[in-house]
Amino acid sequence: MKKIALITGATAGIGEAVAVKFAQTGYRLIITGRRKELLEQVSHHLSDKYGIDVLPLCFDVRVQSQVEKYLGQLPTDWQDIDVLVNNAGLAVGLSSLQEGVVDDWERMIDTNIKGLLYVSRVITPLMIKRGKGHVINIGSIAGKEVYPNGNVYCATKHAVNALSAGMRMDLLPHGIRVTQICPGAVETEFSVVRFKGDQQRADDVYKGFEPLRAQDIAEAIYFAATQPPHVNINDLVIMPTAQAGTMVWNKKL
Ligand code: NDP
Ligand code: 8X3
Repeated sequence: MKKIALITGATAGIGEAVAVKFAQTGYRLIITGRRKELLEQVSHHLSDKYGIDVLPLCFDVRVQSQVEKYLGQLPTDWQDIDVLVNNAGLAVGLSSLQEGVVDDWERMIDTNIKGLLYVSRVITPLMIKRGKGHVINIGSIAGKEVYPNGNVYCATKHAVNALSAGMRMDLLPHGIRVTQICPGAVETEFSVVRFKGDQQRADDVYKGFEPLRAQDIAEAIYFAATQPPHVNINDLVIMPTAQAGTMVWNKKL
């Protein structure tokens, strides 16, 4: 029986790389995202290239009714989810709290915290029914530290840090593993989204050092997912060699 992985936010960046890694190793995949065309493209690519079954589900993790509509009524042969990767997330803006944009705050809180909760609330009961499963939450170094102007994004990732520890305790009696993966700077669409399409500003983030690639994080996620059943990787912090903290860099500009 082939294993099933559900990856939220698989239209780009880390989520897409995780989907490729799991596809290469024969998993059946449920992939999600809001951009329908991109989602279909990724889906076709994975099924054509790796010959696996893919179920693409286009919805917004911020909308509980959509999460329930798409994930709460999965076809029977897609319900035995072995691995849930709670990856969909974003930063929007980089400004002091006193000048913060309330809509940006809400987008981050609704996606990074509430979206992760809505998805987990629907999927973990399916895992409990089977007495097995693995939830992998994508946190961040921003969930371990804070940095100037990172206020609300850092708070959402601190929430993921707390929720990962809490979920691990709550799911413990059911034999379900919970892992948190906390990357430093990974070059994806992350900064373009944070700076609302300003490609120049986004490119500047990665100047003067070698950032992580989405594939680096996918490898770590796959490593965590493929440990023997008695092993749980609780927490992995993965940084570029040139970054020792959110504010500590070895940049050659
Ligand atoms: P990308 O912007 O490249 O990808 C983000 C993915 O999340 C996209 O597939 C996007 O899909 C999806 N997404 C965003 N909002 C929603 C939503 N409301 N509903 C459904 N899907 C959504 O960024 P990354 O790959 O870098 O980010 C992935 C995760 O990694 C995030 O949680 C981020 O916070 C975290 N992270 C990133 C780091 C980095 O430096 N890049 C470092 C540490 C953590 P779509 O737009 O189609 O909905
Ligand atoms: C993304 C890493 O340092 O830009 O989570 O917040 S950082």
